[in-house]
Amino acid sequence: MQALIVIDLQNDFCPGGSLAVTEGDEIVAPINALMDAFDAVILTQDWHPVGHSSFASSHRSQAPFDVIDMPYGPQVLWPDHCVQGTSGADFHADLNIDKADIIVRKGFRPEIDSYSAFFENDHKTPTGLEGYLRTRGIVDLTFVGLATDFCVNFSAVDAAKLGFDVSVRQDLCRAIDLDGSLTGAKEGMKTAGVRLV
Ligand code: VGL
Ligand code: ZN
Repeated sequence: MQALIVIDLQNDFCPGGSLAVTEGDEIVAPINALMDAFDAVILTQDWHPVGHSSFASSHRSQAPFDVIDMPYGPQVLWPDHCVQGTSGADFHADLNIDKADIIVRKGFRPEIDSYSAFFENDHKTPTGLEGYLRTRGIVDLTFVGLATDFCVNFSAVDAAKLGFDVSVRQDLCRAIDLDGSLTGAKEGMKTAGVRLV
């Protein structure tokens, strides 16, 4: 059983959004075209409350893209993005969400960010996706979406560590690329046993 996992293909990560990823919208049509080839289609949705702790605006004297120490480790501070119920948090209008079997929301706890579709940034608190996949007998995962070096990277590495067979379609991902984060992400994924296609 093979699943396509589409990471955070939301307006705020697309051109015009508050944390826009260059060419983020270009991958929507080819991702739609891929959906029918899989036994399951899973979407993730970054879903932050107003004032989330990953927003630079929630911290005095911090600017977007600064890194601070949180109790669970270093955290990049972001522009406000994907706030629950806003149009920025909506999926890209052309994404075929009708094909989704399940939508996994993440980042909804005020005090902790969640890049990975499996665990929050403490690498411990589960989202429940692992149980969903295991109970459906899904062993083979293909990741696409945004952003290659953050949410796709963290999700793919966690999936590989959990023992899933993991591929990342690099042509169907786009990166934020902060200070070499894309290079680091590719190395980390390869080390974890992720197939970069
Ligand atoms: C993401 C930064 C903050 C992502 C989400 O989807 O890669 N990046 N929140
Ligand atoms: Zn976020």
